Amino acid sequence: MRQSCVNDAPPVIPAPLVSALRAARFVAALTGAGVSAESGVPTFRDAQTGLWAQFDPLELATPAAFARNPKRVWDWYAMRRERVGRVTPNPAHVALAVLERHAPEFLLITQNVDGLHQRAGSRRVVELHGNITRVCCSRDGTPAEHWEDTDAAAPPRCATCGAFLRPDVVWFEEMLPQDALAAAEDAASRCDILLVVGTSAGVYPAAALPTLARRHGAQVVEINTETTPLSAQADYALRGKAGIVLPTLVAAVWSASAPPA
Ligand code: BJW
Repeated sequence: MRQSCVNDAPPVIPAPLVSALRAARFVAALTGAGVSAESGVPTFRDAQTGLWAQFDPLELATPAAFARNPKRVWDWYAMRRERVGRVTPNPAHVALAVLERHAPEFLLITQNVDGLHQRAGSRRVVELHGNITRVCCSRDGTPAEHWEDTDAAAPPRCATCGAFLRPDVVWFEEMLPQDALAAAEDAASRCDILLVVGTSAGVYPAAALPTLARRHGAQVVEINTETTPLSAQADYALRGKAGIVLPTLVAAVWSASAPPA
């Protein structure tokens, strides 16, 4: 049975984890939709509140869905883009930005497309699934800076070739951006600690990163309100909201140490 966290009290951070984080040369973090939930961005798979509870992913987040009904897909992403523009980063995003300034080496690998990590001040960010605020040509991926959404029956078109524009995100059955995946795999193979925050850890290839990290000797720390397929193999599973657990973790590790460079 999935175990739910109903308690918003800050967790006690295990002392060996505090020591390991203080000693770590390279900390990496893999984040998912749960990290933005407290900003008001819906997750995908949470029962009731997740997007997939309301919408069928096969009708919206695949190339075939876009080919069948481009306007429906375009409008769904336009609605989500507008919503992302109205929300702000939460304490989980901020804590990860603070962590980046303390760790000797740090990389934030995100599956999120909302850009909230960058808006919170994170600099070393790899986006595995693209970014919903960007739009590109559906034929060759050329970025589009400006577009006019005036046709009620079809998405706007690429100014160069006339193909439909699409959101610059990675749909099911599409390859992830090669450089982003390579950077994420490199970090997973070299980091001392991988924090896995707010992801159901079921979408590949991102879901393989914690296993890769463990295989190369890293400690894996899961932060999630629920248990996931990763929980059993994580070195630490901290149950709770990312916006509570992450600031507590960062304060426990670095509040008594020297200020960041
Ligand atoms: C909190 C919280 C709080 C809540 N605090 N926690 C069989 C085996 C292996 C692979 C496959 C397979 N069949 C198909 C595949 C491949 C497929 C895949 O993995 N499918 C799985 C479903 C099995 N993967 C792909 O297709 C990828 N491409 C690929 O593999 O290319 C090669 C290939 C080519 C051709 C054919 C097959 C393969 C591409 C994956 C792209 C994923 N895209 C999406 C949509 C992005 C655009 C958009 O935004 O619409 O990315 S799907 C969606 O899932 C989104 C997310 O980034 C991704 C992961 O979701 P995430 O972030 O984990 O969110 P949730 O909702 O699942 O979880 C939230 C978690 O937070 C929960 O655990 C909560 O408990 C927790 N939480 N509040 C802390 N406050």
